[in-house]
Amino acid sequence: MRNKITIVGAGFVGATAAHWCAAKELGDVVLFDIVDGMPQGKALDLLQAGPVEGYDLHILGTNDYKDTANSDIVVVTAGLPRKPGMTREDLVNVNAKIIRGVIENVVAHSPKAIVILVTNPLDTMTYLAKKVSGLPRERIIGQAGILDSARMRAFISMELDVSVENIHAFVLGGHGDEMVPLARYSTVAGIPITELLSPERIEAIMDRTRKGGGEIVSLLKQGSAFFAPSAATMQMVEAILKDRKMILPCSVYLEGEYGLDDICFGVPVKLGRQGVEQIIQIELTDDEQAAMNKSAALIRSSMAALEL
Ligand code: TXD
Repeated sequence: MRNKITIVGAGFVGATAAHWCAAKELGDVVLFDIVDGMPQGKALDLLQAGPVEGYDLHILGTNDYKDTANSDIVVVTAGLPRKPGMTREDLVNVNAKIIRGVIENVVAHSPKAIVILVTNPLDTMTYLAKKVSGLPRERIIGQAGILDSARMRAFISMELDVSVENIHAFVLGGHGDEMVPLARYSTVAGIPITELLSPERIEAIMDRTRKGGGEIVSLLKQGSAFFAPSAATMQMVEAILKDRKMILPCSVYLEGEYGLDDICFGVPVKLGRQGVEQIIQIELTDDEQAAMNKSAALIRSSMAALEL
């Protein structure tokens, strides 16, 4: 049996995710959007790259949820991106309406799917999706931490002129300007960056990481980042479908872990075929825990706008 991956929202992130998905032959792809013809056109175009690139998959574009039935994984990217000067939280009202409708349809057609949220404000939309869907927390997961950690890895690589492959970084907490890059757990070939860089340079890297999405929004002037966000999302899809048991930072519903309850928040988890197979609790210093609490407070302020 081939895996079936539905991507809801065929915009920049959704279409690019479909591209990674095809290139890695992760499974058959259904690209769904409400815009008439657009997902069909993009799907056909992607399908026609197959003979050149050497992938062999079914790729379907649609405006009908029936075509998404019985997906193994559904990636939700539907919703507005931010404009220059906006925070992710500014999107809460408009995107909450979209996510509510999307999730109801997704779950009705693919009750056994693992659902990955990408739409911003990410942690708040993951929380909304968890509540609307009634899915167990193992199967409703938000993507943010892999992207934020990848940005930090890229900045450390640029600073030290070392391959990104040697660099590991952990960014936890909410996907907002109060995200929590953890310098102590960020390493170059196993050596913590705290032993390689001055506190000032580390702070500059962490600051650029926190503002990494905004930096791209200001450069683009319309729309937001999509190559790295879609690549990060596909790493989750691959870890799940191939049952890789990868430890990755993802937004999940917490029930007391890290001292937080009834919130979706970025923490390290183990991803495998069942979805979130374990929530990893790492030791935090008082300062790091305080930063997590501050980040959670920002998410709770946008959660207050949800009518649940
Ligand atoms: O790391 C992360 N989580 C993120 C999140 C990184 C980058 C972007 N992030 C967020 O993803 C961004 O703030 C947005 O909320 C989403 C999607 O961003 P994208 O750049 O792909 O936006 P587009 O290009 O505008 O695409 C959104 C598509 C567009 O084609 C709409 O027609 C469609 O969503 N859309 C819908 N599809 C299905 N169903 C409904 N109701 C719907 N409404 C809009």
